[in-house]
Amino acid sequence: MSNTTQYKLVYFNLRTLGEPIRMLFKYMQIQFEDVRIDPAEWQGQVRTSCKWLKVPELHTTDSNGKTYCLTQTSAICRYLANSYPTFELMPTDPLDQARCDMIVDAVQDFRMRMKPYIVAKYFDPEGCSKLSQLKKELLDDEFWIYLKNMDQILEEERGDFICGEKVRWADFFLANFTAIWEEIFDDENLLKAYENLKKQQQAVESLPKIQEWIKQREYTKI
Ligand SMILES: N[C@@H](CCC(=O)N[C@@H](CS)C(=O)NCC(=O)O)C(=O)O
Repeated sequence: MSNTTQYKLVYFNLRTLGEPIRMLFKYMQIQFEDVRIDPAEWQGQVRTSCKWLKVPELHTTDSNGKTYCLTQTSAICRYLANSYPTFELMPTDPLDQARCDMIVDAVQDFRMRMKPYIVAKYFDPEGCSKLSQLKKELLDDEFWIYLKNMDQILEEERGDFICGEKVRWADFFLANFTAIWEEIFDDENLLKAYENLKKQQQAVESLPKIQEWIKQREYTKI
C-alpha cells in the first residue's frame, strides 16, 4: 500500500460507526479528510449521493489516481488494518481473526437492537415517555448476555486487548461502543461487573495517539 494514498471519510458528526475508523487513522498517524455531514442535510441529495444510502463511506485515491468508494464499517476497518501490516492490527492467527469478527458482529447486532432506544433518546422530541420502558427491556433482557459473553472472550486472553497483549483493529470498535453505552444509559458503572471490558476500554483509551485524539476531538453524544 502506497503511503501516498489519499483518504476521505464521510460520516455524520457522531462517534458511532465513524469513530473506529477515525481511531485507526489516528493510531497509525495516517492523514485523512474527516467529512462530517450535518443530519439536517442528510435527506435528499446528500443521502442519494451515497452508494448504499448509508454512511460511513471511505473514498480512497491511490498514487495512480484510481479511486474507490468503500462501505461497511468493519470492511473498512479490516481494509485499513490489512493495508498497513507494520502496525499488526490484523492478527495472523485465524482464531484471533475470528475473535475480532465475533466481537464486532456482536456489537453490531446489539447496536441494531438499541436503535429504538437511541431514536427515543436523541432524535424523537416525544421519545422521553418511552425511554424508561425501552431501557428496562434492553437491560433486563439481552444486554447483560452480550456484555457477559464479550467479557468472557476477553477473559480467555491474558492481556488487555481482544487478542491478548497486542491492540488489534477490533479493539477500537469495541472500546468506542462500550464508552458510548456507558453514556447513553447514563451509567458510568455499567461495566462494573465486566472488568475485562472496562480494562480493554481503558487500554485503548490510554494508547498515546488515542489519548491525544480523545482530548482534541469534538465531543458528540453518540
Ligand atoms: N452496516 C453498515 C450500517 C451503516 C449505517 O447503518 N449507517 C447509518 C448511520 S450509523 C446511516 O447511514 N443511517 C442513515 C440512513 O439510514 O438513512 C455499516 O456497518 O457501515
